[in-house]
Order: sequence, then structure tokens, then C-alpha cells
Amino acid sequence: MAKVFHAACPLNCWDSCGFKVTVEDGKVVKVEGDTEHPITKGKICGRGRMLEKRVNSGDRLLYPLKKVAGEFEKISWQQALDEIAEKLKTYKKEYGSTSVLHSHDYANGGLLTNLDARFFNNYGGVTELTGSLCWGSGIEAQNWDFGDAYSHAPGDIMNSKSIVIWGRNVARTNMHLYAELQKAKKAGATLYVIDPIFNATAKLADQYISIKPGFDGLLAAGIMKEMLRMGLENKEFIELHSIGFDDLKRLLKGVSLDYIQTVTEVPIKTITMLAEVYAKRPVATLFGLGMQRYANGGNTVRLIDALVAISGNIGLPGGGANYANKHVGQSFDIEALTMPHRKTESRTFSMMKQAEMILTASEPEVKMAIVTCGNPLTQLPDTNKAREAFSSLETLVVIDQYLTDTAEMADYVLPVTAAFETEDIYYSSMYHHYVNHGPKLVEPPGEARTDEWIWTELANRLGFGEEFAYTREDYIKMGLASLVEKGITLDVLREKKFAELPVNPIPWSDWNFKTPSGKYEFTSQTAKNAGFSGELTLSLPTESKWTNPALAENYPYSLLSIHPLRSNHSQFYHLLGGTPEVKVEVAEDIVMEKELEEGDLVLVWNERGKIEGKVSILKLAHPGTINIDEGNWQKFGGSVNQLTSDSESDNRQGSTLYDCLVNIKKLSV
Ligand SMILES: Nc1nc2c(c(=O)[nH]1)N[C@H]1C(S)=C(S)[C@@H](COP(=O)(O)OP(=O)(O)OC[C@H]3O[C@@H](n4cnc5c(=O)[nH]c(N)nc54)[C@H](O)[C@@H]3O)O[C@H]1N2
Ligand SMILES: Nc1nc2c(c(=O)[nH]1)N[C@H]1C(S)=C(S)[C@@H](COP(=O)(O)OP(=O)(O)OC[C@H]3O[C@@H](n4cnc5c(=O)[nH]c(N)nc54)[C@H](O)[C@@H]3O)O[C@H]1N2
Ligand code: SF4
Ligand SMILES: [Mo]
Repeated sequence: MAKVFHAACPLNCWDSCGFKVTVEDGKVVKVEGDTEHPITKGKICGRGRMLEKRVNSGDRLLYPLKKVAGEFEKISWQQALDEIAEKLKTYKKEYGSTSVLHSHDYANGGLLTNLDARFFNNYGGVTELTGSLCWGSGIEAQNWDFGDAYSHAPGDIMNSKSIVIWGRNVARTNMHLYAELQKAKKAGATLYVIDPIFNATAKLADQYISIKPGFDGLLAAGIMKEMLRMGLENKEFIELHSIGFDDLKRLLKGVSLDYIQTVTEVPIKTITMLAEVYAKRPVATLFGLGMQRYANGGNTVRLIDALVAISGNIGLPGGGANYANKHVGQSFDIEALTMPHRKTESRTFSMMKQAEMILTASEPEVKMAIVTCGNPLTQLPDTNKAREAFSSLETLVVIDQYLTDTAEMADYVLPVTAAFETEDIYYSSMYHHYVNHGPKLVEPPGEARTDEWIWTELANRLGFGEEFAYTREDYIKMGLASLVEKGITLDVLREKKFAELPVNPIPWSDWNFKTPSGKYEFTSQTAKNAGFSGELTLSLPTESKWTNPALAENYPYSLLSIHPLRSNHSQFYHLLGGTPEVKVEVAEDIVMEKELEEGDLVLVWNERGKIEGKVSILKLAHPGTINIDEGNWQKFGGSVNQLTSDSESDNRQGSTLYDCLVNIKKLSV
């Protein structure tokens, strides 16, 4: 008999949807939206619906595997855990615990994914990753400007006169915001979309502003310059609630609008128009993450923050510099789960540079890596370097649901549970501030086990089993400890399905910022303390004709690698049916110049690597732009990251995935 249960989407996504899941004969047969969820209201995307396929697929990993003479062999859990524990013991004894690297990303929004850190901290502290491929530059930028990265509650754009979607692919990556934009537009708000790609959200806009990739900071500078020229800045906010404005004024004096028009490829009249738009408060600015994946990414976000600040759009309903919503994750008691005080050794590598560091680190060398909730072989920049690094390790352990490109390289592959196979609570620090409950609805297939079970078994073998002598229920309660007084408990979540976290819907409404000065900081003390100048700059991407003309001569086109429509990163390509191909989306001017046609086989290359794919014409895209969606598997043509660079952004916390010049040519078939 079929029965319907509530559940939650575990995928790494803005929206964090509530689900209704139908279970029949012990199997998930359908995933739908929960109409009672206050934000996601019964609508979910294809990736959510496809979770049914993802959990039931015959390709799921069912048993632990060990590579012997280049081939995987099925082994028992007992053998896998004994051997891995033995290696962990030996490496710690011989080289110290930081000879082990924990490589991970954000694949699963469950609270208990934090137990990996509990394991590694109790083990003594391993080499950990800092920064983020995803949003690191922007988070650090907002830490410098505001002291943290907070967003307005989703419905708040109903209070906005204008909404600026700055580089967020809303219709594709954040579908519930798209519905809100439609509503706000109907209610009279004017919508602007700033993006090098004329995407589905741009189609909804009253005005689409096409920009050269990586130059948004300069555009924001131009808009501020025009605001100051016309006297449109909000003097009260600047005087009472900010520091460093004189530095910004000086910076803007030193640049001409002609220069800004030239480099951004946005006409001066559009810049002036946007200055007028920003002066008519409230204006909501909603950042995407694409524009900060450049060498100048942190400064770009800071300049847009500065524009939101000088126009007086901070702390008022309908306004905001909406980038991320860190308050959501901060609601939980993560330290109780992760026990950072148990570390006795520590070492950090930058997330972006992990491959480079595996290859070069000494004292100690990296002997072993354990990969959880991540697929670095497709998702890290510079795939060729990543392949060299991960294959150089003495021992690679990958914990996953599928034999991914990374798992293929492993010495041990451990099969883990997927959505609906274990209880957890789910949230995303990107958009709304609800936490959702996800019950265990079905048994995992084969011998797949939870990450938590794996850590417990290893901890028992390594002599710190007492720190893992808890049930999942106990751990969830640990993480919820600080919310009990607000009435949010596991029992309440089980019954009510979701709960609104105590997050301010209009951040910074008291203008008390979390910066050292307590004010909004155009020139950042936090940055100065970390050895940076702290001042805003007019920095450009690294790979551009302005910053590296010789490189641009050989590789004249900007390559973006945005998030795929039908997959969450690499997680769905193998489930889409047919054989996925590499689609090379090419702006019309390049199509003309290279005499390309829809469907032509092309080679895209630079000094880091190359990829082949079929041309798809990208109508109305900014001239000189190419896009290849991220996440594709080696067996389907390979990851676009063969072309991207592993550099760190200006504030060292982010990637430069989109700061990438390439060339393209037609291949004869
Ligand atoms: N070129 C380019 N590269 C990019 C990006 C881009 O835009 N362009 N985007 C970047 C961004 S924003 C991100 S967030 C990263 C994402 O990078 P990743 O998180 O590495 O990407 P996923 O493909 O989601 O891989 C996650 C893996 O975790 C596994 N997994 C899922 N749930 C669990 C679980 O509960 N336990 C364990 N142990 N494993 C689990 C999945 O099966 C999958 O293989 O990629 C980055 N890379
Ligand atoms: N379908 C789908 N949805 C997802 C994901 C997925 O893999 N698939 N991943 C989730 C995750 S982990 C993340 S981080 C989010 C990311 O969500 P988004 O930020 O919406 O997505 P991105 O693909 O990173 O890029 C967003 C937009 O940035 C634009 N862009 C690139 N460079 C620039 C620039 O220099 N200036 C401007 N103005 N725009 C630029 C791109 O053209 C694109 O439209 O999506 C989440 N949602
Ligand atoms: S992937 Fe995002 S939009 Fe799709 S169902 Fe999950 S949370 Fe919702
Ligand atoms: Mo991300």
C-alpha cells in the first residue's frame, strides 16, 4: 500500500524545499512538493523529483570496494573498516594526524553531515580545507563590510520599488525566488537583471543589462560615481553608520566614466539610469554567486555592497545586499557536534589549492585523503592537476553513493545512504530561514550505511568510541540545544515538519554592524588586521585583455561554467537518460567570427586543458562569452574544470572558476 510522508530536500541549493514522498513496498516511488511549506509551497524542481531515480538506481554503490591490482573488489565492512582504521593509526603514529586530508564539499544540507568533523577532531586533527569554491569571496567580502552575510526574508521584495538581480540565475538555481519576482513585478516593482547571459530570468526583467564577465565591481563604481555627481547619495547613512567613505570618494574621483564604459562594456547612459534607480528606495539587490568567482571577486562584492550602502538601502524593508543568509546555519549548535577542542594538531589548505598542496606539502606529506560529500575530480578547478594529486596519494578513501570520477580513483570506496534513508534536519544558509525535518522512510540498498555509522565504527577501532556512543536522535538534539528555548525541538520538527528559525527578516535594521567599529566599513579594519589594505579598489579579473593582453591574444573568449539546469553539480548527469554530451554555448559574435553552426563539434582549449563539445548558440549573450555547464562526468565528455584555474580570489577565500580565457575552433568530423 502506498503511503505519503513528509520529507526534505537534501541537495545543496538555495531553496531547501519541503517534500511529500510516496513510499510503496518499502521503496520511494514519488517525490513531490509539500504544499504546506511556507516558502516552497508545493513546487519543486526536476532535481528534487529525480531523487526518486537517484535513490532507486541500479548503479548505487551497494558494498565496500577495495582496489586490488587496479580493479575494484567487493570486500566486507569489517575488512574495509579494519584496514582503514589501521592506516589511520599508522599515518598518525609515523607522520602525525595532519598527514591525513579531509576533502569535502557541501553535497548534503543535513545537520549530521557535521559528524565528519567530530570524527577528524577526535582523531587528533587532520589537514582541513578553508575557503570555498562556491561563495567564499563574497562571504569574506560581506564579513569585511558588515561583519557577516545576512539576507532579507524571501517575501520582503514585495516592499521593493526596484529589484536588481545581479548575476543570479534565478529561474534555474533558485526557482522559488523566481515566483516571488513574478509576484513583485505584478505588484509594481521594476526588475533589472545584470548578467553576461540572457537567461530565463533576464527574459522576465524590465531591463536586461549585459556586462563583460568579471567587471561588475567597475559597474558598481560607475553607478556610485554618478550618484555622487547628482547628489543622490544617502548622507545620513554615510555620516551616522559608516566609516571610510572618504577613501571610497577618492577612489571614484580617480576613475572616469569613459574608462568604466570601455571595460564593463555597459553604456554610460545605463550607468546613469542605474544611479537613478538606486536613489529611489527601497531597492533590493540580490547577488548571485557567479560574479565573485573571479580573481577580483571579493572586491566586486564589496563595491556592490558599497553601492547598496551609499544609496541608503541597508536595514530597510525592501532593500538589502542579499548574498547569503549565514544566520540560518548560525542558529545551530555546530560546535557541540564537531568538538573542535579535541584537536591537538591542525593544518589548513585552501579549498582551491588542495590539489597543488597534496602534490607539494611537506612536514608532513599528505599520505591519505578521505573524501565525504564531494566529488573533487569533477568539481575542483584544474582537473588535470586534481587527477595527478589524488592519484599520487598512498591511500584514498571515498565515501559516496555512486562510483563518481573521484571514487573511480579510490583505494577504498564506502557506500553511503542517500535521501530518505536516514533521519536528519535540513537547512540552507543561502535563502530562507526555515529548517525542515527529513525522516527515515526506507532502508538503504545493499550494505550502504550512514556516514555517522561509518565514523562510529572507525572511532571504536581508533579508541575514541565514547564520543560516538550516541544515537542520531541524540546528535540532532545536540545541534538543536540552543533552539530549545525558542520552542524548536526534534519532537516539534517531527510533528510540524519545519520550523522558522529566529533569524531577523530585515538584517542590520538597527545599523549595529558586526565589524570592529560597529559601523558599515567602506575601508575594512578586519581586512587590515588580516594584512590587506582594507580599502576598496578598482581591480580587474586576472584573465582579461586589460590585465594580460598576451594571454587574451591567444585566448580571446571568456569561459563561464555555470550550474546545470537538470543536475545539482555532478549528481544527476548519469540519471538523465541517453548519453549526456558536452554542450558548448557560444555568443553570437563568436559564432559569426568562427563560422559556427548549431551542433558543430568544437574544441575549446587553453594552457590548462581542453574539452570537446557541440555548439549551442547563446542568443543575446554578452559578446565574447562561452559557457559550458559544470558537473559533467569523464565518461560523458568530461568536466569543464579541465580549463579552469585553481587560483584564489583577492581575499583568498574564494575560487576564480569563471576567470578563464579560452579559444575555440571547429573540428572537422
Ligand atoms: N567549473 C565550475 N566548477 C564548480 C562550480 C562552478 O560553477 N563551475 N561550482 C562550485 C560550487 S558552487 C560547488 S557548491 C561545488 C560542489 O561540489 P561537490 O559538492 O563536490 O559536487 P557534487 O556533484 O554535488 O558532489 C557531491 C558528491 O557527494 C555525494 N553525496 C551526496 N550526499 C552524500 C552524503 O550524505 N554523504 C556522502 N559521503 N556523500 C554524499 C554525491 O553522491 C556526490 O558524488 O562545485 C564547485 N565547482
Ligand atoms: N539547477 C541547479 N540549481 C542549483 C545548483 C545546481 O547545480 N543546479 N547548485 C546550487 C548551488 S551549490 C549554488 S552555489 C547556486 C548558484 O546559484 P547562481 O549564483 O544562480 O548560479 P551560478 O551558476 O553560479 O551563476 C549565476 C549567474 O552568474 C552569471 N555570471 C557569471 N559571471 C558573471 C559576472 O561576471 N557578472 C555577472 N553579473 N553575472 C555573472 C551567470 O551567467 C549566471 O547567470 O545554485 C544552487 N542551485
Ligand atoms: S534542488 Fe532545490 S529547488 Fe530542487 S527540490 Fe531540492 S531544494 Fe527544491
Ligand atoms: Mo555552491
